[in-house]
Amino acid sequence: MIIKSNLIIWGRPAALNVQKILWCAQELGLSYTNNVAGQHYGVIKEAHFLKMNPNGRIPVIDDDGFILYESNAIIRYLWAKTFPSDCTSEHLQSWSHQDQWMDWTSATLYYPLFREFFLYFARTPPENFSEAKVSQLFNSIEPLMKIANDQLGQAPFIAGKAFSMADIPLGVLIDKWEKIDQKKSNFLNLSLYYDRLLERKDYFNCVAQYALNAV
Ligand SMILES: N[C@@H](CCC(=O)N[C@@H](CS)C(=O)NCC(=O)O)C(=O)O
Repeated sequence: MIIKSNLIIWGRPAALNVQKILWCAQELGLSYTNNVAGQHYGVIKEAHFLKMNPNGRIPVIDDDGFILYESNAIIRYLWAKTFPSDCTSEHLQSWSHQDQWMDWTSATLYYPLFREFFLYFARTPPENFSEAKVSQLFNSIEPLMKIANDQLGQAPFIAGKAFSMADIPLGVLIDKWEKIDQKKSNFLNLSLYYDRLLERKDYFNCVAQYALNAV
């Protein structure tokens, strides 16, 4: 079912943090307009955009005049708006557990996995590509990938039995991880998790359909 809303999502659909919001909105069944912005699409340095987000970064949402930036804050907002009881005191521990995985993904995993490891694969010209550098970067993320892999050995989704908002920040990173040509035999639970996410059409549409170097 599609829930009619006046939600506007600003950002180019291939940007990792924007993918989170487009995917979240689709999972929640919210209708939205996507105003493409960022990189060669421009817009983010324009005064009207900087008024919404002085950082000049995407995503930003405009929900009937309510402006919000920071992708995880947007996910929590859309989730709580759609399922208000999820963040009441009755469900506080489950909500906080999801929150924990969202923050772990963004504060601990994102930088070494995406900014360093992934961008090295995606943006290093072949003549500069070094296997030694790959090993060094891989060694720094291996213990973190093991934490996620172990957790997914206990439950099908990162915060438990059911798909939740916690799967959104992790899911977009796991897509990059699975697409990188690197030996990952020690991370079977992550691969099975990726297969599980691929069964969700919104994940394919908003995340997995994009090539590794799409902008
Ligand atoms: N912490 C912010 C990071 C936002 C961010 O860095 N967004 C990137 C895209 S993933 C951006 O705006 N890049 C500039 C551009 O695409 O032009 C969030 O989670 O929303």
